[in-house]
Amino acid sequence: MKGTKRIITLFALVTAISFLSSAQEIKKEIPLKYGATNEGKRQDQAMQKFRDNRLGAFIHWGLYAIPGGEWNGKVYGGAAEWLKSWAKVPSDEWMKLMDQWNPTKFDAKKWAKMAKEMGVKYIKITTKHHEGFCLWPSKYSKYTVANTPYKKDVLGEMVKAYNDEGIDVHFYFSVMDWSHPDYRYSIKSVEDSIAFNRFLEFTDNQLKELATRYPTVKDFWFDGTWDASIKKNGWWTAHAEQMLKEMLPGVTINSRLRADDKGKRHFDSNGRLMGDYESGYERRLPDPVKDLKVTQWDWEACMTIPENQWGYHKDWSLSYVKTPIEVIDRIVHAVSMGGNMVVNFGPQADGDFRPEEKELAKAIGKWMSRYGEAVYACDYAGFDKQGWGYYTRGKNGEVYMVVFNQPYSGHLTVKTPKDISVEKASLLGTGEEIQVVETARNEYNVSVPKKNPGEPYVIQLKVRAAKGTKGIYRDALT
Ligand code: H79
Repeated sequence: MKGTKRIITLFALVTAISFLSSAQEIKKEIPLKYGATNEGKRQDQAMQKFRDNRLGAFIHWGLYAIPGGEWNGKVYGGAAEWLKSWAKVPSDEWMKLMDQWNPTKFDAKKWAKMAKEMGVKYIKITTKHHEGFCLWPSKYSKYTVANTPYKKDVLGEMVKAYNDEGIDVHFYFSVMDWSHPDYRYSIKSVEDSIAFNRFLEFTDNQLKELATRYPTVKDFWFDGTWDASIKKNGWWTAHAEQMLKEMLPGVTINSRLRADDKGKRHFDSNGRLMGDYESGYERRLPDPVKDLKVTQWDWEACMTIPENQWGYHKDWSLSYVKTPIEVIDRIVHAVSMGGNMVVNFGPQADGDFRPEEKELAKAIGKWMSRYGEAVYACDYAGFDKQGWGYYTRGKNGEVYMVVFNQPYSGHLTVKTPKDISVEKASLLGTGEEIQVVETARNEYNVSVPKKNPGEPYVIQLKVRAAKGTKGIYRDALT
C-alpha cells in the first residue's frame, strides 16, 4: 500500500513537472532582432488595396527573351529565364545579348490596355532578374537598357502607362545577380564577407534608385534570396524592408525577401510571417480543404501558363499549356482561400506578346467582366468546400458560389456554417432567380441555372444569421 502511494506521488510529481516544462516551452519566445515586424494582417489602406486587387499579372522580360530557350542550336526545356545557367554561359558572353535588345514593337500603352482588358488590377514587372540586366537605366550597373540599341527606359514607360490605366505597379527584384562580381552564394572567407557587403550596398543603391525614380510603385517582390549568403545576413533583409517602407509609405513587401537572425526564411523562428504577405506559393496552391491555415495571413500566389516558363520560350509544346478555364480556376481558388493570384506573361524580344498569351488575356478578361464581382475585394467565405467549385465572400457579406463542375443531379449542395441560413440565390449577370431547397439543418440544394451558361458561372447567395433552431432540426442526443 505504502509502495503504491509512493508510486502515485512520484507519478503525480513527474506529470506536474512535465506539464510545467511543456507549458514553459509553449510560451518560450526566441528573442529576435530581425524577425517579424507586423502583428497579424496589416489593416491600413495600402494593404487593403493590395488585398482587394486580387488579380495581377507578372511580366518577365529581359535578355533571356532574345534566345527564347535556345543556345548554340540546342533548345533547353527548363525555364527560359534560367537559360544562362542551363547552358553555362559566362556573364560577359550573355551580356552581349544587349547588342540585340531592340524591341521595336514595344508599346507600353498597348501593354497597359491589354492588362486592363484582362481585368488585372496590378502588374508585377521584373526590374532585374537573376541575369542582372536592368530594365531601367541604373547608374550602378553597365548592364542596363541605356546601353542597348533601343536605349529607352522601358520600365519608366511601363510604370506610366499602367498607372494611367489605373493599374498598380509592383516591382519584381532579384537579389541574386549573376552579373555582379561581388555576389556570393555562400560566405566562406573574410574576403567573401567583404565582397558580399559591397554587393549588399550595391543592392541598397539600386533599390533606393528604383524607389526614387518610380515613387508610384506599390510593392517590391523579392526573389533570388534563398542562398546561404543571404540567410547569413538576415539583418540586411530586415534593413531593406525598413528602408523601402521609410522611403515609400504604405509599400508592401513579400515574405520571400526575409530571413531572421537565425537564417529562418518567410516565417521567423517564432513562426510569425515576415514581410507583409506570404509569397511561397509559386506554381502551386494550398489544398482547398486541408490548408485553411493560409486564411490567417495575406498571401499571393503566382503561376505560369506552361508548366514552368516565366520568360519567353520559343517552344511551348515542350510542356502542358493551361487553358483559360484552368487559369480562372486557379484565380478563384486563390481568392476562395483569402489569397491573390498573379498570372505570368513572358513578352517576346520584339516587344509584342505571343498569340497564345494575347488570347488567354482576352478570355480571362471576358470572364472577369461578367463574374469579377466574385473575385475582386472578395475573401474566404467560411463555408465547407463542395465538389462543384469554390465559395468567395464579398465585402457586404454576400456569398458567391463559383461553379466549375456542372452536376448531373441538377443541384448544387450547400452546407452553411452553424447559425447561417440561405435566404435567396440568383445568377450573377442575368439576375435569374435560382431555386433553393432546404434539405436538412444547414444544408441546401441550390438549383443549377435553367439554361446551362456553358462556362464557369457564379450564383450569389443572400445569407442570414439564423435565430435559435428547434423542431425537426434539433441535434440528436448521442
Ligand atoms: O522568376 C521566376 C523564376 O525564374 C524564379 N521565380 C519565379 C517568379 C525561380 N524559379 N525557380 N526558382 C526561382 C528557384 C530555382 C531553383 C532551382 Fe536550382 C534552379 C532549382 C534548380 C535550378 C538554384 C540552383 C537552386 C538549386 C540549383
